[in-house]
Amino acid sequence: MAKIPEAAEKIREHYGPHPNYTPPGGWQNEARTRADKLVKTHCCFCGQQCGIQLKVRENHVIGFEPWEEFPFNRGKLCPKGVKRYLQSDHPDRLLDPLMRTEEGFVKASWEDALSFTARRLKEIQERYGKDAVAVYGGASLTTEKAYLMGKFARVALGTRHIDYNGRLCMVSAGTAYKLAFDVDRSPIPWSEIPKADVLLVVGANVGECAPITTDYIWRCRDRGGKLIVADPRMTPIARNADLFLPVRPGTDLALLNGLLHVLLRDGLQNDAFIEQHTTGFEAVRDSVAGYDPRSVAEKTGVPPEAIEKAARWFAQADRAIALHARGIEHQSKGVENVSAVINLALATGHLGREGCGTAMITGQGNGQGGREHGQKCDQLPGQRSLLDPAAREHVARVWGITPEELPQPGYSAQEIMNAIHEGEIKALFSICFNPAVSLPNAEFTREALEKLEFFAVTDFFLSETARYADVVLAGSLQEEEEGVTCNTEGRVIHIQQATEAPGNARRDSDIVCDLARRLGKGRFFPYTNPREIFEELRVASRGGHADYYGITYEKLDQQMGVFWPCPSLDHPGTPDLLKDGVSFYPDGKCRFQVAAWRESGDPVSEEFPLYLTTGRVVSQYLSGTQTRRIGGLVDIYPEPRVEIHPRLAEQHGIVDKDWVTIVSRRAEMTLRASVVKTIRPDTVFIPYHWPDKQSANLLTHRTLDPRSKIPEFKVSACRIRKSAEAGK
Ligand SMILES: Nc1nc2c(c(=O)[nH]1)N[C@H]1C(S)=C(S)[C@@H](COP(=O)(O)OP(=O)(O)OC[C@H]3O[C@@H](n4cnc5c(=O)[nH]c(N)nc54)[C@H](O)[C@@H]3O)O[C@H]1N2
Ligand SMILES: Nc1nc2c(c(=O)[nH]1)N[C@H]1C(S)=C(S)[C@@H](COP(=O)(O)OP(=O)(O)OC[C@H]3O[C@@H](n4cnc5c(=O)[nH]c(N)nc54)[C@H](O)[C@@H]3O)O[C@H]1N2
Ligand code: SF4
Ligand SMILES: [Mo]
Repeated sequence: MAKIPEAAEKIREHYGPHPNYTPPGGWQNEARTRADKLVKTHCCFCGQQCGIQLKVRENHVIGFEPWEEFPFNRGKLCPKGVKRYLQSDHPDRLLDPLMRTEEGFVKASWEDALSFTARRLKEIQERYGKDAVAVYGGASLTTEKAYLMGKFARVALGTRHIDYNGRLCMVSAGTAYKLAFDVDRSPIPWSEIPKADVLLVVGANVGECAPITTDYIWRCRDRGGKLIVADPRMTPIARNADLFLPVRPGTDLALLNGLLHVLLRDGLQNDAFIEQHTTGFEAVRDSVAGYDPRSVAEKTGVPPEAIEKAARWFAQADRAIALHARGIEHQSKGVENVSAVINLALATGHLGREGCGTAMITGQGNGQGGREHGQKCDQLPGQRSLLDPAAREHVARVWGITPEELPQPGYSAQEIMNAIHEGEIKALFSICFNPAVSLPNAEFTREALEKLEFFAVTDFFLSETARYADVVLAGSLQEEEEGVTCNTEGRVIHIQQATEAPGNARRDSDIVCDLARRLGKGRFFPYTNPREIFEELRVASRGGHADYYGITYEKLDQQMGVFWPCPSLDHPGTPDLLKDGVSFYPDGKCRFQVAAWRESGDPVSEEFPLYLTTGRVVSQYLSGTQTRRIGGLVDIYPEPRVEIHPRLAEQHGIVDKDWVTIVSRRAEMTLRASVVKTIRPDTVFIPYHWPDKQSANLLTHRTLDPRSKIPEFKVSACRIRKSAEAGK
């Protein structure tokens, strides 16, 4: 059947035209007097996972109170955390499964929706083979659900192809940490940040994207700590930095190697640490010989004096921490970029001691937990490799199948979309992922989604991707199902159920287990609640690096979270992952990695002379399905604008709020200009939270990092011109 996204509009008849819902004024005040319980849980949005108390009355979340005892955020919240409760009763909530008909979507019974889904998946697998069906999971799901999706794909469907939206997010960092330390987690709890003397922040808009981390950074500065920030844009945190490195997009590797070059040239390395705790130093030392400050300055746009100063500050500090996020990871050399950050910490011995280390700032709410227990294409629970015979044996035993029945590794998220476009994959079961907005080269994604012979989506709102589905399964918000997540520090925390899913919507895990039953695999999915899934996960992860065996829901409540690994019930957890500089490799050593600079996948040229980079604003979250529906957040930043430096604007006769057409090698789009001095003059920036004609991903390209398979969202080539009106 033709996939006509517009047909989905008909569904609004059922739910009313409320895209930017704000409840009648005073709802919150009224709520203060009417709540009948407070539920201590966590924010559903970013990887900070702030503690929050939800106010509940008669199965509705009607407001919130700060949770001041929770140690990570001590009651503080950002604008998104404050408004999240408005999703619960949102008029756009999907209250029934939907099935596509010639006239668009119609409400369906669960019986019809699930038996049709099971039948279509079976038919397609019988006709084209098991691997013709792929599964997409998500890192906003609780860890129980993420675990369930890995098992569902491999046991209920028997397909190789499952991956998740964290492939667009944390995988470059994860791959680099695995290479260096054989474990994928931030090595330090955030309580170390204030203890550092120097903080190096690379490619992270901390103020807008990890707002609570700002508080830790300010505490460091209150103690006299120095802040160095590298970013093509002078972000809120960069404006307060002691040293700002305005790096040209995609050239971080040259900059980071340049810092290492300078500190080695000046003999500021920590020879004892290198000798005792690392391997591979000589090769890295030789590889940075050519990165002298002058040539690095030419490539990166960062003045040579600033490079010298940053290297000296970082190396000579007693204690230093390097924080990084997607600015360096969303590149076709994302893994190398992170390796270069780690190399700096290893060379200076800033690791495994108080106030020292490197840390990735996790993106999605469960960006950490969601990548530990098997929804990645190459992974089994406990951060085990699907290629490791002992791991296959262990997990197969827990799941009640033979190791031979476990599929081999499959495609990563973008590769799945490529295979759909090629016609190799015919059907997709997707939960908690909105690829129509979030994958690069949006037109390509649209073409692929239109080719699917069968497509089922599980979501609580009708996302832009769901418009292409044959069946939409009405799932649950975070507060409608108990479970755990793991925050940016590696702290596993307890998500409490506050309400039941409304109407005929169901808990995500019930939907997936019910479908497994209809696929004839019910005996492998006997769970009646998330606690039973968690109990199995504990055993499945036992002995892996991400060992959850010693974690229970009760312990999480008592200790306000437990850091993994936690191998036994009497184990307190592991906040300092690399204590004393000891890695997870059998020899305990950390591995230097050679990381040489190379050109991005979409280089600037005469025709496309500007760098386009994309990212976020504080009030919107990811593909925007959730936050674009919340009035109050929408008002802060109502539509995407393109940031342009005044000098560049002047060259094109553009003033603030003019329409500007941005042209890349794939597409063009027209947005209003935001003329700001806080961006490099050779770079433009577009936040990506909007769909269709406002989607930054119309312009981006599908080049992947060869190892992590992350798309290069941060570096594309473009040109701009002044435009008369929208859409021209
Ligand atoms: N408000 C808000 N907060 C969020 C999210 C959200 O959508 N909205 N999403 C969450 C998620 S999933 C994630 S992954 C994180 C992302 O958090 P961040 O990675 O901090 O956010 P981004 O805006 O993607 O990019 C970070 C910075 O990278 C810079 N940058 C661009 N290109 C380059 C480059 O080549 N080199 C360097 N050094 N910097 C570059 C951008 O200017 C930007 O300031 O935020 C999380 N928190
Ligand atoms: N150009 C550009 N593109 C980017 C980025 C960028 O910086 N620039 N950043 C990338 C990054 S870092 C990320 S993380 C991705 C994110 O991209 P996506 O993962 O596609 O974005 P989300 O908005 O989280 O989409 C998740 C969908 O799942 C639904 N959902 C959320 N929680 C749940 C749940 O518990 N259950 C169910 N059933 N559904 C749920 C939401 O309603 C939403 O429709 O985007 C990437 N795309
Ligand atoms: S910082 Fe992240 S977790 Fe905390 S309130 Fe904001 S969005 Fe939620
Ligand atoms: Mo992300």
